[in-house]
Amino acid sequence: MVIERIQFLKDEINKHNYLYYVKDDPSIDDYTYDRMFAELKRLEEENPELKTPDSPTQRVGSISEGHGQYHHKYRLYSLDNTYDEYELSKWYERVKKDLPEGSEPALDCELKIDGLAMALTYEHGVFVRGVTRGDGVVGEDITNNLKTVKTIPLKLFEDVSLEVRGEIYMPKSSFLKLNEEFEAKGEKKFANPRNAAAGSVRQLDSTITAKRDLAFFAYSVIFEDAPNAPDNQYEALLYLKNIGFNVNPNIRLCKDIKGVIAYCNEWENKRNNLDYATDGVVIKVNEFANQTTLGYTARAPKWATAFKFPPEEVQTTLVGIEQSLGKTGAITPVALLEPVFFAGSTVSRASLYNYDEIGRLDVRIGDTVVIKKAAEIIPKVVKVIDDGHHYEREIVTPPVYCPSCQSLLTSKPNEVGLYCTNSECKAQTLAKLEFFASNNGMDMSGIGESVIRALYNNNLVRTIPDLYRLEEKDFLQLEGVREKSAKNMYEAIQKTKNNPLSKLITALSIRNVGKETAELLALEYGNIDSLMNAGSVELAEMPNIGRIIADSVLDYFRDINNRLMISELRELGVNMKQNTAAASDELKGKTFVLTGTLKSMPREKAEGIIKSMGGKTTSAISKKTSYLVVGENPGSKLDKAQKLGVMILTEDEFMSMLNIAQ
Ligand code: 0OX
Repeated sequence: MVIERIQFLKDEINKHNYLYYVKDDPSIDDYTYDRMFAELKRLEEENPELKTPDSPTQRVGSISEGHGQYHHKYRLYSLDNTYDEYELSKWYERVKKDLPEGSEPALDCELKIDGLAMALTYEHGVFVRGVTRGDGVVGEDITNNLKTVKTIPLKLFEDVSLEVRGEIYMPKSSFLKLNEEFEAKGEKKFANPRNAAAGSVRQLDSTITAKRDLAFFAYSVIFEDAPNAPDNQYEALLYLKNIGFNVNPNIRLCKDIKGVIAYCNEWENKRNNLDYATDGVVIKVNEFANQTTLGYTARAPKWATAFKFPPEEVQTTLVGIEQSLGKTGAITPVALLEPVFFAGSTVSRASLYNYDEIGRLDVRIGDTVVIKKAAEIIPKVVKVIDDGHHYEREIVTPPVYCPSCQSLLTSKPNEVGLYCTNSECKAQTLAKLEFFASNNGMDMSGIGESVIRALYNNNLVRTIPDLYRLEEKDFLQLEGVREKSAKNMYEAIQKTKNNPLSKLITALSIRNVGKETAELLALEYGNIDSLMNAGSVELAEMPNIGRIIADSVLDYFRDINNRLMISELRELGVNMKQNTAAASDELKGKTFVLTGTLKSMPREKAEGIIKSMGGKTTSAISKKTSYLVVGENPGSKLDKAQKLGVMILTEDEFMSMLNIAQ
């Protein structure tokens, strides 16, 4: 019977995938495997009704329109972290204090994989959904892409229902190979394996994901229907391995914190020999019963912590200093380095911040310097190594003229930075326009650095309002642009006219005003006119604003050119209000309870925003509550919400939810 043969082939191929990818112990040769795979593919093509989502043939991928958002059934918490042994011991003391007297709970140690967290749902042993972590509450449904990852089982060896969390990563060797291929093709390279994994797993075309070498380590599980579920983390990991998951082989159960510290020290060096990036050790109280007793803070479990490996340092030569001109006219010195490979990527530039820093370090061109990088952070120069010739080299002095327009640079009272104040300076104008169009600014998709440069060089755009004056035909003047992309670019710009005020404020490049500050200002003032006319005292007294930001905002709107630009944007139809119509029912059907003190706004204001977006607020927690928003010093509502399984949001998560909805 065909149906039985198909089932046999599916089970065999799944088993051999597991032996090959997870156990690293293949039991058949490639030829036999390929033949079985080809037979299964043929039988499924001849009998399409027998093709199921858990078939190994479904790992090839397809094209999707976009990834849908998915509300996690169980929230994904963050992890608290420490950088030293003393902090680690203090964490263990706190754990012991919260458990019955005399407890010496065992601790499970796992390497902290530097990848992307995913939540995978299995129903009756079949992989049904894979979602990115997102903000822990809402993530992206990327099931089809994850199906192409060989170490994610499509069918488990047991008929169980559970949610598994773990990390998607790209092996270091595969990352290097991929970058070599990109370099050969003249494409932009990934900065590190983590970015390469992120760029690969979030592709709309999962046939591309299928071509990238991605892998998955499972590290935690929530059992829904699993009769033989273990009662502790270490055994849960062994269980996950037995039902088909790839589990990191370097886990260790320690009887106390001494063992944990030994594990951390051991892996601080050994990790460099692994073919995947790790940035620390995750330590978990082993018994699930103890985990339940310890519970969670609003952000992270109290039963787990991460020991972060110290940032790596490396020596190289400073070959030059470049003056980089930013969107606010600020000049930043950037160190140009002899390229070195460290902390997962090749580094040829590092931050020098400002000329005070250069003076403090006394760094000179030709010096041997130490650079340091913590995960994700741009490398910085931390010190100079005296090679015997340092004092023979010339002292670096701050520039006097703008490297782009040659106008005299100025400095501001009580500030170390140097500024170009020429409003027609090309480099500054380009930086402003680029930021305005970027996804952190107004988010004009397709209008990147090269398009902005081309528009400027063709005399099509000189100011921000000019972007909104562009017509479809203008884009056709740019080299290589055809009708279709001209239309897309035109529409991408027009669409941003409906952005909420907060995005516009961010996009303007007001000094000291980033995304979060812009949101606070937009929520407080509601429209641009009220903000432009805001008084100095009221601005400075806003929570999280203060004198420096208030002065930057006042300076910006005191400048008549900026006021004129705002009125031009208004005439061109750019929205100047915070609550756009689309925002109004985004929270429909959701009930919020707030507890503790919010740092960004008074509670009444938060309640007003929830209401304005169609949501409800109540004072008491019940099963019907959708979210508890937790500020500083929360009351007993937090415990109650945790008992009832109500989704808990930190203030940051709440703010980002408002953004999603706006
Ligand atoms: C990792 C990793 C991350 C479960 C509860 C808090 C953190 N990156 O390798 N997270 C966790 O555990 C979660 N374990 C890990 N091994």
